[in-house]
Amino acid sequence: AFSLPKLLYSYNDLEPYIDAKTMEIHHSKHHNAYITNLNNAISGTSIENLSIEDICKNHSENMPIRNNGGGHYNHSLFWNILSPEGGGNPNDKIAELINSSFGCYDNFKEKFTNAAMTRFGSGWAWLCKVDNHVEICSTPNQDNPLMPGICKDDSIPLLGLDVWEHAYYLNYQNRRPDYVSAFFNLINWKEVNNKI
Ligand code: MN3
Repeated sequence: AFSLPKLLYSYNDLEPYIDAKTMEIHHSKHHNAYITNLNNAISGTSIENLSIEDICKNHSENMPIRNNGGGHYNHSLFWNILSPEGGGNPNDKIAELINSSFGCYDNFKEKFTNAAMTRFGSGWAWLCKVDNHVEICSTPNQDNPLMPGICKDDSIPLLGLDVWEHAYYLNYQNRRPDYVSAFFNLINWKEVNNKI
């Protein structure tokens, strides 16, 4: 059965960009609920021992498994690409990919922000590696680029930004642009490079 992953930092470490109360509720309540519901949905079935990546890639036609499996995968990735020491310019492999795919980091930021802002309602903005370049997309609900038909086949999610209101409402209320802008101060580029 899946269990709630421990964060590599404390709930208050991402302040002022993401407040401690939001982090606590988001991790211990929202993420935990996806895991509980996912475990309930797969318990005793033929897929109960599969990896979360395999479940998202190959078993997302079942809606409870899609929503809660996506919820578990997406939040696990999200926590790991945030860091109190994050932000600044990308380096190493991800810098080369961003520059070759978007021209420069500022163009990437503009396009990623646009994907996060134009996702209507709840969902996620993503940066994925596809073949030898990177692409931006967004998904509704807890869908993600591992699921068939979302992005290009064999996309590898490198960055994901949760734009559900539960991710920012306590601190930012309706100001999604301010939350998206703050996110760039937290990106753990080292962890992103580890995924390439
Ligand atoms: Mn969330």
